[in-house]
Amino acid sequence: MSDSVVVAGAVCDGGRLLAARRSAPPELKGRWELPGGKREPGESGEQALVRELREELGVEAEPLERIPGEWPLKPGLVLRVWMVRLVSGEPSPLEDHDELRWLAPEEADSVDWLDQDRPAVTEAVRRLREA
Ligand code: 523
Repeated sequence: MSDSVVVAGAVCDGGRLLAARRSAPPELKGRWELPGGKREPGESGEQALVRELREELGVEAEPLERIPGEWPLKPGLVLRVWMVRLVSGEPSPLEDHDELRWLAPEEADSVDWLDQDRPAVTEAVRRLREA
């Protein structure tokens, strides 16, 4: 059976990257992530990401290119990440998060990212610096 997929977005706007602080579960609360969630049956990764960012942040967003690679979360579950352009709306922590922060590239290490998100964050910041 193929792995289930958690999709996440490196949401960028104005040269900064959006970081979201998880409010649950207890073992992840307080850690920062690229926002996203589990892909549902019948969805593409991009469709799942658009839905998750709408539900969690109240924004319309456009997935751009996928960051190459995938990162294991637990057996049978992997993380995939896309660069994302904000199309409309101002992100608010509607679901799953209790704080959001826009980070300039030099601030990217100022939050305690989930371990599995770090490689994609590094790559997203590299791309932001180049843009
Ligand atoms: N991660 C993770 N990084 C990351 C996300 C969005 C999620 O490591 N950027 C992990 C955290 C959880 C698992 O992936 O262990 C599922 O993420 P979650 O809880 O945000 O996905 P949901 O909300 O779709 O999951 P359910 O509430 O279980 O439906």
